[in-house]
Amino acid sequence: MPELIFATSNAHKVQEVAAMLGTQWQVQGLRSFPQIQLPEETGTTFEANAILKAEAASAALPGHYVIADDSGLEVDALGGEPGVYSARYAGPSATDADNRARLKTELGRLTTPLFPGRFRCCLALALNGRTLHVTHGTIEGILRLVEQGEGGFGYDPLFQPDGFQDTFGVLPSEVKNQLSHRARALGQLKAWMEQNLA
Ligand code: ITT
Repeated sequence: MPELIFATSNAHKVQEVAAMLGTQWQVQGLRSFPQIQLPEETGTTFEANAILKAEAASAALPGHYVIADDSGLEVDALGGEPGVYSARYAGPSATDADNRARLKTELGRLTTPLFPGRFRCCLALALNGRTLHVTHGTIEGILRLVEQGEGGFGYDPLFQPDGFQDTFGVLPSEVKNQLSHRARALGQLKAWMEQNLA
């Protein structure tokens, strides 16, 4: 099975991508490569940050195919926030719970009754420090004011995808992994890899 290194410090992302790729690729997080330090996310777009992470890690791991994901939540009534700053919404060392708490506070100040938004994911594939391909995925939904469920990670307990009555905190991981922003970006990347990598 070919090996794919996922340059992320987020174990939930590794778990999701490994489940989505099944037995086609052996997905490894950075746990086996403690020498790899991910760069600071200085980009202002998901694509810029995904490329930064993939190129830096793949330059340090010659000969390995490396992917990186930059993702986040956009809320229309908040002007697209938290966006690329989703992981740091409540501060530089914020936990997922801190970020959800800030989001609930910001939403609570709004006068609009509904909070449409979306998750976005950009995936970059790199080899020897150079980007080979980039894909994007989006899932539309609404934000809730009250957390529901404990599944998933990040903003999942507040995000209800369109067409469902429950948040990603309640929906089974199999459902999230079929329709999420990450699933959509990965589906395209997988198709590209099947066509272009031996
Ligand atoms: P790496 O940079 O090391 O990959 P990270 O968690 O910091 O890990 P990002 O910089 O891409 O990743 O930030 C993404 C944030 O957006 C993440 O911390 C969550 O708060 C949120 N997010 C992204 N995808 C999500 C998902 O599927 N479900 C819930 N929240 C998500």
